[in-house]
Amino acid sequence: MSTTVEKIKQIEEEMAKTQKNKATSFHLGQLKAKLAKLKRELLTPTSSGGGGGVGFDVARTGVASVGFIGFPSVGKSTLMSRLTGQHSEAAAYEFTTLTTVPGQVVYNGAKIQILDLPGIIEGAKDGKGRGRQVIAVAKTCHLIFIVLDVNKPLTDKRVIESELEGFGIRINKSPPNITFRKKDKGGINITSTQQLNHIDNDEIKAVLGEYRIANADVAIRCDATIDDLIDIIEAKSRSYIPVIYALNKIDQISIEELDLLYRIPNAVPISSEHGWNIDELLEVMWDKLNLRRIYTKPKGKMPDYDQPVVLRSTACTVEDFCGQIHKSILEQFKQAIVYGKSVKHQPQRVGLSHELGDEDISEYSRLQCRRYRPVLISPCV
Ligand SMILES: Nc1nc2c(ncn2[C@@H]2O[C@H](COP(=O)(O)OP(=O)(O)OP(=O)(O)O)[C@@H](O)[C@H]2O)c(=O)[nH]1
Ligand SMILES: [Mg+2]
Repeated sequence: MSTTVEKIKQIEEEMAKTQKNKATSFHLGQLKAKLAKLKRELLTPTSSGGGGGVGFDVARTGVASVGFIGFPSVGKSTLMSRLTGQHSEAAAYEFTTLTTVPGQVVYNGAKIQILDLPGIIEGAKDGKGRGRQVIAVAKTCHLIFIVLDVNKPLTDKRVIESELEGFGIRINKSPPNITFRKKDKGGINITSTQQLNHIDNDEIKAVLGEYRIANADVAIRCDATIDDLIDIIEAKSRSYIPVIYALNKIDQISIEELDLLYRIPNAVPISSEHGWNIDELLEVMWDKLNLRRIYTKPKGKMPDYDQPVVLRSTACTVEDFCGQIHKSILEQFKQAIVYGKSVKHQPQRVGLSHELGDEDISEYSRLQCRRYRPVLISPCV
C-alpha cells in the first residue's frame, strides 16, 4: 500500500496534468480536496504518516511568542543572542541548533518569548530532517521571523513559504471571507456577493462532495479560490500567522543591493552579527504583534506607565485585563473606569465585555500623555 506522501505525489502529478477548463473543473476540485485531506492526515501525529518522535515545543512564557524559521546557517541563533542576550550556539557549520532554545525580550513593557529553532531543509513538511516538528512549533507562535541569508538566492524565500503553507500556516493573511455552515437537510446552497472568477458551483460541490458534505450553506463574500474554500472547511488545521522576513548578513552586500531588499514587503534587512537595524526589526515586530498596553491607575493617583498590562488584540476585553492582574478581581468586579480611545467619554464606566484599545489620541491631556496607548482602569468602583 502506498504511503500518504506517495499518495500526495500521485495526486499532485495528476493535477499538473489536468488543465483547468469547464470540463475538468469538477475533477480539479475533487483532487484539491483529496490533497488537503491527505496533507492533514500527514500532519496529525497519530496517523501512520504523522510527525512522531519527541517534539520541540517548550513552555510558553510572556504575552506572545516569536519563532525563527530558516535554512541552516542563515544566522538565526546569532539573531537570537543579539535580541535577547540568551546564548544560543552559533557556528559556521550547518545544523548547529538541534532543539528549541527559548529566550525573552522586553519591548515596550511587554515580555515577548523568542524561540530559536533548528534549521529546516526543503521537504521539511513532508518529514525530511526534523522539519515537521520544527514547523509544528512555529505554527503555535504569534509571529514568525523567516530568516534569510541575503547572499543566497531569493528563491529560498518562496521555498520556506511553501514549506509553511504545506503545513497549514497562512502567512500574512486573514481567513477568507467565506461562511460555511453544515445543515441536516436542504442540499447545498451557495450564495456570493460578488462575481467569482476562480471558482464555480461545480467545483464547490466537488469539494464538498469529497468531504461527504451533502447539506450546507456556503456564503462567499470575496473572489475566492478552491484553496480558500478548502481553508475554511479545514479551519481547524489552519493558522493565520503574521510573518517578518529578516534578511540577514547585509554587511556582506552593497548599498545598491540593500536598496533592492527594501522593496520586499514585510522585510527588514539586518546584520545580526553587527547588530545593524535591529531597532527597526523590533519596531516591526511590535507592530505585527498588535499588542495593547493597558496602564493601571490606583484611585486618586497617576497611572503607572512603567508596568503596563499587555494584552493581545484577540483577547483585550476588560475581563481579559482583570484576569491578567488577578482572577479574584473578577469576583468583586462591578464596573471599570476607562480613559482612552476605546471610550466616547473620558472617563467612562464600562462592563466586562468592553474591548480596550491601544490607539493615539492627541487631545488627551488630562494625564499629560500626548500619545495615548493607555487605557486606565480602576477595577472596583
Ligand atoms: N557576515 C555575517 N555573518 C553572520 C551574520 N549572522 C550570522 N553570521 C554567521 O553565520 C554563521 C551561522 O550562524 P548561526 O547563528 O549559527 O546560524 P543558524 O541559522 O542558527 O544555523 P543553524 O542552527 O545551523 O540552523 C555563523 O558563522 C555566524 O557567525 C551576519 O549578520 N553577518
Ligand atoms: Mg542555530
